[in-house]
Order: sequence, then structure tokens, then C-alpha cells
Amino acid sequence: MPVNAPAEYFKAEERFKAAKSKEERIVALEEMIRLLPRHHGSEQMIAQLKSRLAKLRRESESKRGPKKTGIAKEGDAQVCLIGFTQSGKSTLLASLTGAKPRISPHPYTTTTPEIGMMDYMGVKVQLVEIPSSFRHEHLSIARTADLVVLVGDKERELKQLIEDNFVRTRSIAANPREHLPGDIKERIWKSLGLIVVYTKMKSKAVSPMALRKGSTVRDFALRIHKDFVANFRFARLWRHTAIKQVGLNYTLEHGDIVELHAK
Ligand SMILES: Nc1nc2c(ncn2[C@@H]2O[C@H](COP(=O)(O)OP(=O)(O)OP(=O)(O)O)[C@@H](O)[C@H]2O)c(=O)[nH]1
Ligand SMILES: [Mg+2]
Repeated sequence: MPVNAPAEYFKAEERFKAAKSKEERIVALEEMIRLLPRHHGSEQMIAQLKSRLAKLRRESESKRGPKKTGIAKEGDAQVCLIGFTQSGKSTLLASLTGAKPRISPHPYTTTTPEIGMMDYMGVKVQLVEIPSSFRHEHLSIARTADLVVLVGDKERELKQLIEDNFVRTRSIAANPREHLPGDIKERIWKSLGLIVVYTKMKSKAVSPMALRKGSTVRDFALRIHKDFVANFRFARLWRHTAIKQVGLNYTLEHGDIVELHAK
């Protein structure tokens, strides 16, 4: 073996040879590719393994008929959790959303996407754990998500993997074995670039709305009803202890409470 592969590589190769299904073979092959050291002498071998992997994926997908489309987006943002098996994805999903995915010390416990809804100051963020077999139709969820969280301590390898699969979504790394779920939640929220603004209608209950950072009263009013913009008179805004009267172009901040007044 000219490429000095680590012992884990040979274990993965054994699993590849012993695999009974295409899925198992795909998983083992991906691990082999990941475990090979990257240098000039290994380039050709990695290329060969990658083309073998591409072929296996094509075969495995055509066998299953038309591809399933992604997970329907719900809530104000969708975040995809990606990590190698046993990195703690399901555990993180459970602690941030209250979902009940299967969690076990056995590799590849999650075989289909697991979904949960995370609450952030009343705004809903959908979290989707995709299986560590990294099937194409699951990676396409990552492509259309608003953010990818690379779960575990292998950020570099995961970055490489998603790049190889044309996932260009913004990503952050989080290791549940090092960071508290609450801290990971804060970082996810910060990375989404959203603010929470509360609507107040005729002094009725205050309800939260997620808006992009930099949004104005106009953006806010449009989300409630376009008539509010056409008939706009002014907005009353509560920020910390101050109350102001503002116009459509006023830029909102996280935590503002807004009451619209129309003609
Ligand atoms: N000590 C410790 N164990 C953890 C932590 N997170 C997860 N585990 C354990 O690690 C194992 C795998 O956790 P999962 O959350 O199922 O990991 P996963 O990434 O979803 O794994 P698969 O779905 O099997 O690919 C389980 O036995 C968990 O109890 C953690 O923060 N600390
Ligand atoms: Mg899991």
C-alpha cells in the first residue's frame, strides 16, 4: 500500500468487502475516502474510489425510483444538521427541539431525516438531522437549507464532504460534546441573520415575527398585510424603555415591539 493508510482505513475496507447492500457499501466507501491521507501519492487512488462511489450512488438511486424531494420547510428558517455517525446529531436535535429521534451507541441509527422545531424567543426554527450515509436526496436538503451545522469534531473533513457534494450553504461547526446546547442554539440563531420583532395590534396580544437583519417598518408591515403599507400613518415602537413614533423607512432592531397605525 503506497499511501500509508491508517488502520481504520483497512477496517472500512473490510466492511466494504463484507457489505451486503449497496447502502452499506456506500457508507464504507465514503469512510475509506475520508480516511485516506491526502497527498500526491494518494490522489489517483482517491479519484478511483470517488468514481466508484459515484457509480454506486447512481445505481442505488435509480433502483429506488424517483427521488424524494426535500423536507417541506416549516417555521421561519430551516437548519440542517450534518455529521459523521455517532457525532451526537440526534442528541442535539432532541435537546434543542424536544423531538424524539432514536438515539443509540450503534452507528447509523438515523436512517431517514429527523425533524424538530426549535423555539427562539417565540420564533420557530426547523432543525433537520440528515443520516450519516449522506445520500444525494438527503444532501439536497442541506443545499436548500438556510444554514448547515457541521456536528462533531471533524469540521475540516465535513467541509470537504459537503463541498464535494456541491453544498454551498453557509455552515458553522458545533461539537455537542464540547459546547452546551444553549450555546449552540445561540450560535445557530446568530448565524441565521434574523431578528425577532413583536407585533402589537390594537393593544392586543404581542406575537413574534422573524425578519432579516436590517429590515424596516415597511418590511414588517408588508408581512402583516400589504394594505398596511398603502394606508400607513405611523408606527409606534417600543425599544427597551423608550417609546417612539416612526415611519416606514425606520430600521428595526431585535426585540422591538411595533404597533401599526393605518388610515
Ligand atoms: N458523553 C456524551 N455522549 C453523547 C453526547 N451526545 C451523544 N452522545 C452519545 O453518543 C451516541 C450517539 O449519539 P447520537 O445522538 O445518536 O448520534 P448521531 O450522530 O445521531 O448518530 P447516528 O444517527 O447513529 O449516525 C449515543 O450513545 C449518545 O448517548 C454527548 O454530548 N456526550
Ligand atoms: Mg442520529
